[in-house]
Amino acid sequence: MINIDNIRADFPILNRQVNGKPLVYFDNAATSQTPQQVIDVIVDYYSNYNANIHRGVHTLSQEATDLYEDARLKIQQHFNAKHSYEILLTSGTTHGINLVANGFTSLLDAHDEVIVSALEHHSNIVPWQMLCERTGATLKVIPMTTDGELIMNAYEALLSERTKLVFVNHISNALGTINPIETIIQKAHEVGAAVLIDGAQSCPHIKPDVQALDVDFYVASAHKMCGPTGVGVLYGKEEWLDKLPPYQGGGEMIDQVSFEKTTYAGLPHKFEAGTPNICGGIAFGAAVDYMNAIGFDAISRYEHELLEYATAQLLEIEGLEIIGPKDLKNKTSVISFNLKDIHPYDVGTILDKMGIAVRTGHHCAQPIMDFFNIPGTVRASFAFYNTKAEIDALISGVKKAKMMLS
Ligand code: 7TS
Repeated sequence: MINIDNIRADFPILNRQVNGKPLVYFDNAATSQTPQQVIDVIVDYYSNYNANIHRGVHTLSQEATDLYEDARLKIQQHFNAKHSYEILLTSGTTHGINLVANGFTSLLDAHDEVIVSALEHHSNIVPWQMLCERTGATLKVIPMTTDGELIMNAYEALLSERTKLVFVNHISNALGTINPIETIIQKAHEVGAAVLIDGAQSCPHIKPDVQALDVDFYVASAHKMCGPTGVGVLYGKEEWLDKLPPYQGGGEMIDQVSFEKTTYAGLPHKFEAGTPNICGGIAFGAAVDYMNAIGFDAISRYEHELLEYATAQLLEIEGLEIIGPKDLKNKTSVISFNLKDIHPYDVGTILDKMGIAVRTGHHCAQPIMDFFNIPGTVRASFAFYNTKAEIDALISGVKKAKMMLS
């Protein structure tokens, strides 16, 4: 059970006023807010432990290294990875995807095909297009229905012995669709293709089990799950991480360096060149602890209640259309909507005047907007620290925007 008063007390920013009104933060799919427990870890790190890691004999460096590696273990446990060295700490989802896309350059050729879905964020499209340009491989796209759900028959028809990689997000950032990744992974493996799942939008709501999924790569960003910006995770199966070459060269990722030849460090350091976001990694571990203490079952159950409550009320507003799955079982707490003949940006601007933060536009998913032939949507995305009273404020804000703009 969510104790909403206790939870809200953990988030100092929720006491803010915006434009003279209490902040209603419904842009959680862009970035989540940070609880005091995580802020305290950041302050404690810079107050007491700040040093470079993996290299110093001195006490501070050893303590900082222990904290950083302890965070990796927490993240390993959270994702249920078999080995801690399969957990690479990155700067975020985008970094993780680019690392894998770059690594596959020498493993693909013009005969090969890679598959993405019609529901992807640009960061799960562009790096694969760049990979295809480098290798001559062909990019195929799993189409979707007008409800924003992937057409699985079409996916199966795309798969062949040419398919080398499949990239799909677990949950769409633009529409909230939960994709059937278990089936997607299983079918890809039947033709010998590797699968990368973009978990940027699922990890705030769901605890993924990478071993049960049997997924090859899974990426996420800390800043969408109560952690800081500039840090994230790439889980990779050991056999794949061994096959891929390093992404960046530099300090930390080497075994021996001479001008004739350099040999690389083992996992995970082979992929972690340079000084990482040490404090960010430690705070990511604290964020994972914080969310697990609340519990992902309780989080997703509560968020689903918010989704049902908001959907029912929004649909009562005449001329309002929700884009995405009609069946709320296939959806997380993201609502993308439009008011007939009104530009989403105008709605967002009026909501901001009322202290309500939503995102408007294409949400870095232009192909989705093109598919629906719309310039963008208004997106309200809820987290476990939001309330029904805040949704009431959104509903009256949308009604007011409609009145002012029609
Ligand atoms: N993949 C998905 C599904 C995302 O939603 C995002 C960010 C990314 C990748 C990129 O994550 P980053 O942490 O590397 O930037 N999505 C959003 C959004 O929906 N609004 O702002 C950022």
